[in-house]
Amino acid sequence: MKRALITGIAGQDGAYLSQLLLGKGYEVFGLVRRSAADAGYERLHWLGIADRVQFVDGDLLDLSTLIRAVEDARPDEVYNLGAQSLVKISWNQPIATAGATGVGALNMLEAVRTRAPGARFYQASSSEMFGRAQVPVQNELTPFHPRSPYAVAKAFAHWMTINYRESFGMHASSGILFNHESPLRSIEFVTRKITDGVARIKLGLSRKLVLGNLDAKRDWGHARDHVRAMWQMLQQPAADDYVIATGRTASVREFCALAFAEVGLEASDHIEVDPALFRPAEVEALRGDATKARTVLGWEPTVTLPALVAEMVATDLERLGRPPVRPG
Ligand code: NDP
Ligand code: GDR
Repeated sequence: MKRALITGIAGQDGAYLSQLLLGKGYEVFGLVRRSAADAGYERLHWLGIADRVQFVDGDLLDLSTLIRAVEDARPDEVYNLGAQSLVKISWNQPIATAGATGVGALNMLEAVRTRAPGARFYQASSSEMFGRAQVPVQNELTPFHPRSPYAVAKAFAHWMTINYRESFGMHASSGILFNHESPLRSIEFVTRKITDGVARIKLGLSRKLVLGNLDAKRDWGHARDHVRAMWQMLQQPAADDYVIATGRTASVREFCALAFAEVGLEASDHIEVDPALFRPAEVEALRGDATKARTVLGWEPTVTLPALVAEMVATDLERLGRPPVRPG
C-alpha cells in the first residue's frame, strides 16, 4: 500500500486528491493546522472520506512540524498543496503569503530531502506566475511575469522545486495549474461567489451580486480533473513540470451569464460592480496549452465549462435550500 502526505488537505484540491488516492488504495496522511476554532474539515466530510484520512499536526512555517510529519507518515509521495491561495488577500498579507506560499514549499522540500529523500514530491504551481503574459496561450516555456505577492511567492516555490530536482536529484515535479473550480471551491473565489450568489437570488435570499473586474478571463477547469494530473505526474519515471489547463478561456462576465441562465435569470439584472473589488494589478487573461501533459501523461480534461457551472449552481441551490448540517 502506497503512502501519501498531503499539505493543504482541508482545501479544495486536498479533498479531491485524497478521494482519488484513497480510491487507488493509498494510505493518506494530511497536514493540518490545529487551532481553537474547530476547522470541521467540511470538504472531506462532504466527500465522505474524513474518517479515512490520518491527520498530522503541522504548519508550513514551522520546519520542525514538517520533519515530524514526514517521519510519521513515511510517505512515498508528498503533495504540497498548502498555501495562502487568495490572490487579492496577498496584497494585504504579503509577508504571510511569502511565508506560507513561498518559504513553506522550501520548508517542505527540506523536510523531504532530509527525512524521505526517495519520496516523490509535487509542488502546486500556478498559472498566476505567467501574470502579464506576453503570449495569448501559455505553456511550460512561457516566461513568468507575476503580478501579485501570491504569484511572486509561487514563482519562488516553483524554482526551488526545480532547484532541488537539479541539485539533489529529487523526484520533484511542479504542476502549473490553471484555475480549477468545483462545488468545494471556497466562496472567496469568483466562480463560487457567483454560483452561491445566483442560488441566493433564485431562492429569494438576496437581490444582487457585487463583483469586481468582469472582463478578466480565465481558463477554468474542474478540480477533479486537475488533481488527477498531480497524481499522474508523480507516476512518471522522471520528474518534470507540466501546464494543466483546458485550453479554453472565458471572462467573469461570461461565467456569470452561464450561471444565471442555469436558473432562468438574466445576469445584467442582478450584477453590481464595486471598484473596491478590483486588484492593484490584474492578470487580464490566461489560457493554457496542456499539449505536454496530453502527450506525456495522457491527461485530458473531461468537464466542459457549462457542465462545471451547472454542477456548481445545482450544489449551491441544494446547500441553501436545506438546513445546514454540522459535520459530525
Ligand atoms: P485552498 O485555499 O482551498 O487550500 C489551501 C490549504 O492550505 C488550506 O487547507 C489551508 O489550511 C492550507 N494552508 C494555508 N497556510 C498553511 C500553513 N501555513 N500551513 C499549513 N497549511 C496551510 O487551495 P486549493 O485547494 O484551491 O489549491 C491547492 C493549491 O494549489 C494551493 O497551493 C493553491 O495556491 C494552488 N493552486 C490552486 C489553483 C486553483 O485554481 N484552485 C490553481 C493553481 C494553483 P487551513 O484550512 O488551515 O486554512
Ligand atoms: P484567481 O481567482 O485570482 O485567478 O486565483 P479568483 O477567482 O479570485 O479571481 C479570478 C478573476 O475574477 C476577478 N473577479 C473577482 N475575484 C474575486 N475573488 N472576487 C470578486 O468579487 C471578483 N470580481 C471579479 C478577479 O479580479 C480575477 O481576475 C485562483 C486561485 O485559486 C489561485 O490560488 C490560483 O493560483 C489561481 O486561481 C490559478
